[in-house]
Amino acid sequence: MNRTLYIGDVHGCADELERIIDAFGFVRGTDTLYQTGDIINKGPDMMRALKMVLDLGILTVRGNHEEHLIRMMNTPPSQWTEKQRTRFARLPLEDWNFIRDTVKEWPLWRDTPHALLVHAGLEPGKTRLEDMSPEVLLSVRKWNDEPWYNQVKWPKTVVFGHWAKNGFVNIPGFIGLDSGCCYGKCLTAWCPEEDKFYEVPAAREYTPIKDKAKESESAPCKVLGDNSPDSQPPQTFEEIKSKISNGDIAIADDTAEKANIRKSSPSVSAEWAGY
Ligand SMILES: [Mn+2]
Repeated sequence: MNRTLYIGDVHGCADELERIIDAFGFVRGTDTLYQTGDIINKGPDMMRALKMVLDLGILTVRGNHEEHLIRMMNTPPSQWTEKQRTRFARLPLEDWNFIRDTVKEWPLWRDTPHALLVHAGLEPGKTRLEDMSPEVLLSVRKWNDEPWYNQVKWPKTVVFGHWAKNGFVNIPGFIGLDSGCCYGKCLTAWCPEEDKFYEVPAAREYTPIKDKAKESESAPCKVLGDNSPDSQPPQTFEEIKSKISNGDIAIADDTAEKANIRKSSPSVSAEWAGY
């Protein structure tokens, strides 16, 4: 029987990726592997994880980490944040060029036989994927303070990742597979033909769960569009989101559509503003 496996966010956890594919009993040429995006960053070996994607023909989608890499490499290094510099220093330039050239081919979504596959989620209030904001598809978690999937109806099951803190989700019509492997939790996958979930524990905690407030220290708080009167960097992620939602911080190329996203999902704007 031909089988299908949808695998959650990998973030460089190549060992766990290999183990979950072994546990599934992948048969090359017969079975199909999909993955929710965010293959890169955070974990121990993103190059090996990426090479497995290519070698096994895993059909993946673009995650926010892949998108941010593409955008960053189109920006002069002088404009990079400290966090971006630290990340970039982990691999030689030729590896980054290879990663960028690979991930820029990945689509924002895949309409697959059993499910719609997307990295983060869908934009509430829209019926066509083409009309949804890429930022939302790549980064949404909450929309008007509610999980996005409580506000979307879709004709087939939506498989998504990106929300490690929320963890594994299995409710009618929605399957969330980011169970925080790089944070020492586990990698999760779904086989629709068997109606079964596979799970492998992370060998260890590869990345500490970060406090967004600490991350914000190196964020570009004084970029064009920062309208806060004192220009003091926000101290907590909640504060960042609240400043964005009430307009104290607006992204430089703001549009009516982006203002709507900012209002409905400050966390999307926070991520895209570099926080
Ligand atoms: Mn993500």
